[in-house]
Amino acid sequence: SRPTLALIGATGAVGTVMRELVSTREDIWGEIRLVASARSAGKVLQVRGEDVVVQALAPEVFDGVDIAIFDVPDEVSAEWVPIAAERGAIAIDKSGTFRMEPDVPLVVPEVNPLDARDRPRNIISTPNCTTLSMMAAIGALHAEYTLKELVVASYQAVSGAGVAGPARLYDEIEALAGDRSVGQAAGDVRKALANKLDADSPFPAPIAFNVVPWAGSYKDGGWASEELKLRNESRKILGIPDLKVSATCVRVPVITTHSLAVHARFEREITVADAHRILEAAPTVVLMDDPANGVWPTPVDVVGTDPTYIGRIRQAVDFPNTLDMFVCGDNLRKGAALNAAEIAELVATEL
Ligand code: 11C
Repeated sequence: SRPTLALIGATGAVGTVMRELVSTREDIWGEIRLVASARSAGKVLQVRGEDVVVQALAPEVFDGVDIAIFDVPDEVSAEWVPIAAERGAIAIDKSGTFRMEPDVPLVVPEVNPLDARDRPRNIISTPNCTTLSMMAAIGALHAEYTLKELVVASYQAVSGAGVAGPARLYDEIEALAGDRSVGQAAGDVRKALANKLDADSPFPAPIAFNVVPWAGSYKDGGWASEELKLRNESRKILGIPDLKVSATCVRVPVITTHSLAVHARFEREITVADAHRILEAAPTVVLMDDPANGVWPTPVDVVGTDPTYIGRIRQAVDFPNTLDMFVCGDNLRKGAALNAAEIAELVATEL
């Protein structure tokens, strides 16, 4: 019989994309259960064109479930993922809680699909959206040229912060719209916003007319958690424990689709033509690299689609064996829901 799927966090930003994906991808599922916090229980949502009543998170919702995909805050995953796994479900978890645990695989199906088979705790983690937004492309290059170092700057969309992110950006843009005097004196954007909006924002500075060099929580040494996740998760997914990685994560006024400027050093010489050949052959990567004709990826052309887009590939002039490039990926699709759906489909073939 067809496997039963449960989506935990069905009403969030990623959960909404998740429902769309399972409704439009090849349908391999039997029952699909929608689960959310008690606050959302009883809501009726559409999946595969049918109404489904959202159930409140409780141990019994996992009974008979083959695969449970979690997209909930870290602390909710910490409590509930083990309960789902104990009740016999394979838990695919989008939170940061289990990603770096040695007995939990961290899987990107294009890069390390076999890791999904070794899951002693019945838990598989799916990476942070920033890491994921470049991984299909970087993984393809690594497979042939062996990656040694990554220096990354991210340009992260507001939906990475959940539904409150786009809400805040739209509110700020609306509050500032039409006033052509703002953005010209220090503090004037903050002042204009303070007059019109409450101070409660998911971002630590105005996000309209701005870029904010901070994503995630504060970590030792002045690092933001996103920057350390990008380092640690890249090492684990690629299977390179000593990969050198340094990242600066920046939030930009984009609704959805993370971009990354990537400086990647390989073990041996790699030309732009080599990279083009590899990336053209990678099934989930779209090469958009014709700068003489203004062809490169941007978030507004990528949002809502599945692939990882890459362009601006250049041989670094002063760094041997090194390419510079620009990567875009929809942070809610490949960056979150799509990768989880792909892992679920991969695992479902074993059931
Ligand atoms: C962001 N990447 O754009 C984050 C959100 O570890 O899954 C996801 C955090 C995570 O804010």
